[in-house]
Amino acid sequence: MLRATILTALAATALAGCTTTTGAGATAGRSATAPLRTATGADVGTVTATEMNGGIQIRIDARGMPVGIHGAHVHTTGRCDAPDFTTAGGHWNPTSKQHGTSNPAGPHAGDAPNLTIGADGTGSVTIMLPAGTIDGMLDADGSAFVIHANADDYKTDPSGNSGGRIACGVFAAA
Ligand SMILES: [Cu+2]
Repeated sequence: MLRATILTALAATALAGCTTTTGAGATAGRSATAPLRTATGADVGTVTATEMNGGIQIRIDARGMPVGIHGAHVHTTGRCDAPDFTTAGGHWNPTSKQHGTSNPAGPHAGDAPNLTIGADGTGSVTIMLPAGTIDGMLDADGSAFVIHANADDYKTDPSGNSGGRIACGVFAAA
């Protein structure tokens, strides 16, 4: 399992290298980053979004977070006002779907797999959002990445029963 994860990460890294170095196309390989902050303003990591293969690769590097499994999504507005981060709005959903990859009417473009935080408070994962562009994420009102208190069940609209918002970061062009 660990081996497969590492191989997947290596493959993703190789692809990222290709996309960034070829420079083909006006928007190929564009990326954006979001610094994750808690309600009290603590720096708890970074999220990097990179256009790749018609979708968006999301890399989450989190630290200083509570142990457990946490819902993680791109939200529709680039605002992270503490303490509850509701100003980030709902999930990024330009095609008006319902929430979750296990929902027949889903998923939202911003739906991502859960983030697992280990005993040392850190967690890193690289995943693909199959739809969307960086231009779409960085539209007039921007977008944000949000980490939730609880696991996402991948099906309950609108947010997978993932509970409160414990960290938030506004995406900016990298
Ligand atoms: Cu969310």
